[in-house]
Amino acid sequence: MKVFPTLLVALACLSSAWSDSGGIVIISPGDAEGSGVMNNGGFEDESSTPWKSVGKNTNLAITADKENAYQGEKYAKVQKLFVPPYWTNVAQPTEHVIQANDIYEISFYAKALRDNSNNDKVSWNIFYTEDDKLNGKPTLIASGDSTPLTDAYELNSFKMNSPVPEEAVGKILFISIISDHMRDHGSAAVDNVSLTAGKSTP
Ligand SMILES: [Ca+2]
Repeated sequence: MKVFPTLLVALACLSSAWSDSGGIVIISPGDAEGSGVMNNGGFEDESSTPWKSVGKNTNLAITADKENAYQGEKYAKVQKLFVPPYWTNVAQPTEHVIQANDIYEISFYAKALRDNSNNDKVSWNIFYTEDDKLNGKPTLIASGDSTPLTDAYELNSFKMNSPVPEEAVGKILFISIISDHMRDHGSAAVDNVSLTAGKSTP
């Protein structure tokens, strides 16, 4: 039955692609101008987007506004408001099943959308949940904040220092980009999200 582990790997990698560095591409904005980009990292393809709304507002935070998009016509508006539409965050259950020794790299572009949002930070989480559902009890694998926002888009990149914990293996990988560490009435634009999985070297 030597074929069995190979089959498992093949299933886990279904819908994924290999990055230039040999890792698995989980989310990519691609050219961000059209459909077919991996898990809609550029927020352009709303008809098949895997992005969900999390938090108080149930409206998806994807905004069509070419002037404020980093690339293409759309971006995620991540906000912390105490009046409707309240705070808006985005998250997605990815198509990646967590593998032993996975090390994740995340990057995205972010900027402030209002003058009073300068120096705010956008936060990101990489996690899994008890039942593999978005609203299930989460366990964090990695998290962080962007650099302080300015009026111009800046690239934020992070790479995990150590591989995923053993108890995470076999679970669905989730990502969220949220406004928890923004001040009241903060509003940010996030575009061109990228998430890849590499392997730790022993
Ligand atoms: Ca875009």
